[in-house]
Amino acid sequence: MLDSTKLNPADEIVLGRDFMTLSQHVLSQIGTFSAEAYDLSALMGRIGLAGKTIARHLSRAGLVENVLGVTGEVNVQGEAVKNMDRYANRVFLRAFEQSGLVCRLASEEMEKPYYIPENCPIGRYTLLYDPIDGSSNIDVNLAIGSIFSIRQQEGNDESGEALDLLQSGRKQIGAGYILYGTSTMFIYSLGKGVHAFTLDPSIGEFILFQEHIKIPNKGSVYSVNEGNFWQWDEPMREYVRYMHRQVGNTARYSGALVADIHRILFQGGVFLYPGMVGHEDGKLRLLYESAPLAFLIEQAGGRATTGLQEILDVIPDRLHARTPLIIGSSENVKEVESFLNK
Ligand code: AHM
Ligand code: MG
Repeated sequence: MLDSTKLNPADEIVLGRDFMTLSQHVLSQIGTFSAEAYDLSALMGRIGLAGKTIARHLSRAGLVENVLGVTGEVNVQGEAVKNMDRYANRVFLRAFEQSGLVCRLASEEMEKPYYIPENCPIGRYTLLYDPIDGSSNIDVNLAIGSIFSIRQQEGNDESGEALDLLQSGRKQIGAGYILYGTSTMFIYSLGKGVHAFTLDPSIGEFILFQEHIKIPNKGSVYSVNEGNFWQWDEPMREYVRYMHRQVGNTARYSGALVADIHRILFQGGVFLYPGMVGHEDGKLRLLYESAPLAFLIEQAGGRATTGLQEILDVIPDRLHARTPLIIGSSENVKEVESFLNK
């Protein structure tokens, strides 16, 4: 007689994976059933909800109004705001209102942090995020992402200046990104390895794809905007010329940091956004772009540096501070450094 409580081995594997959702995984990572564990699991769940909402909106680009195109405004970075930038920024804010989890959010799109006073008595976390990374890809239906970083709020921030955020990336308690690509993926770390999930749109859940991802020690990919070649210092140009001469190396640059880092996380290589003439700190912002990705890549066994200092050791002097970024497989990063330190 058939035992209906038992599964055959093949079903066991499929169902086992299908049943490991993001929030379950966060709880299992922390390993306790403390209030903090539930808070972090709920927090990650709200970030996942923001990601699902943004993915759904993106999937209707060209069908409904205000997904593509620009708003006509310019943000604090001096960049044209796209409709998707504004929408995604608001989605994150809405996801955390009345959540009781986060007192303060800071993003690429807002000059100052956004406070949710009703959360502040209990919500001791700050979420820093880039709502849409790779904005120039939106209107041409290419991969984009969202990046996030979680920090504990220190003190009561009575001045409203968020000065406690001006500390090194080692203060992050978690970080990750959402990749809106051919599928939507959620990658996170709470300091115990890097884990990847894929959105199953039919059930609306992020399902475990791979745990404890390790970045290869060395890869053949270098990812940099070579259109800026003549804006770099000579050692950086020398490194890229060297890469041109090595057989087997290949260039990949998508215009979205999240997508390029995702490739490097799984396949190895290096991403570079160096300083340029008149922009010595490059383009990428420390607190919600470089530092969270550095946290992830270090957790996966790779490295991230400005060329002079580990990214996680950089202390920003303002919320929207920028840094040069060299990030990826440890051997590749070392190779870049050997040119910069010549
Ligand atoms: P964004 O967050 O405003 O989109 O800017 C960040 C993006 C990165 O995703 C990408 O690596 C870089 O800017 C591309 O810049 P460029 O066009 O100068 O190469
Ligand atoms: Mg960005």
